[in-house]
Amino acid sequence: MSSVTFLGAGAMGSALAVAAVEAGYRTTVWNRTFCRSEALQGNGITVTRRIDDAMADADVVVVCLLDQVSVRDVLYPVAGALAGRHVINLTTTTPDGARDLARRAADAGISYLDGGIMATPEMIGTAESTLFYSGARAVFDTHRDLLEVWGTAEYFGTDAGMASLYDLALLAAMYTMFAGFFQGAAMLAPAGVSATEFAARAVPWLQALAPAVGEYAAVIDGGDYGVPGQQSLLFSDLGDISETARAQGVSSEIVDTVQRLIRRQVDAGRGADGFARVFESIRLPEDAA
Ligand code: FVH
Repeated sequence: MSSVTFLGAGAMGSALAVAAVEAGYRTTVWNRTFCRSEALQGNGITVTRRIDDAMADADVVVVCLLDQVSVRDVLYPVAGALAGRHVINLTTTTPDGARDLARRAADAGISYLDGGIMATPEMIGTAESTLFYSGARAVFDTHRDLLEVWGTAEYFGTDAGMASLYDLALLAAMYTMFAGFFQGAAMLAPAGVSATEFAARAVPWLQALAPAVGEYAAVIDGGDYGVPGQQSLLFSDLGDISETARAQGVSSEIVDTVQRLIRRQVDAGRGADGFARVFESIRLPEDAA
């Protein structure tokens, strides 16, 4: 088994390290605040106070820190020691941030793989966990067994920014979906309906509608928003929802945003097209139209 060093013993870094040692990898952890990594010693993990000691024998260095700034703070001073090594960065960064790190890594002679974790720490190592990767193919291929310890490993090509782009696109879908739930819960709250009561209806409703995502995707990729059988944009007017939100004394901002995206297409004479055409309002923002 190869030797893996983790830089970062936060909630996620610790979960990744524990999964690695349980799978039989020789595992070393360094963390800025030593007491946090020290807690991992009982799991059979080697912890070091000095970052150089942590990296000395590593076949691969896994970085899981807070953000782009912390990655720079930690990696730049040790770039020389990382030359010729494999580095996998699982810190959430923007795609451009990942590309910047990949460029700097290449300049320093480091093989760099960027990653996005589609899981919480508790999910690491379970069937529900997926991690996205992009960047150096050789790093992905060499350490594939380790990557599969944490969850399904998907590779999105040599552009180091792609894993992050997929990660953030899925988070965009997640946050707006949850915000939609909060909107409905807020509308019902003044009527004495608890969020829990609403969730009991919202969960099966959203689950039943989830397959529509694939149908919308087919329309978007096909490029023909006039395919018969779709709910039209004119039919998709959200005025009643917005009015009801305000009548309930709650914000209608989320609904109004979607309504604006619909209206842009209707005003452009596309009202008979299907709801999926909202994609075009997002793809081409108003200031770029
Ligand atoms: N936790 C989650 O559910 C999400 C799931 C999806 C992916 N994210 C990303 O994973 C990265 C790490 O997240 P985390 O949960 O481990 O975060 P924390 O528990 O807050 O640990 C942060 C670690 O970063 C270290 N750190 C922060 N700033 C610096 C710095 N300037 N220099 C060196 N280290 C730094 C911190 O060290 P310390 O405060 O203990 O000394 C922790 O080790 C993250 O990108 C998520 O977006 C997790």
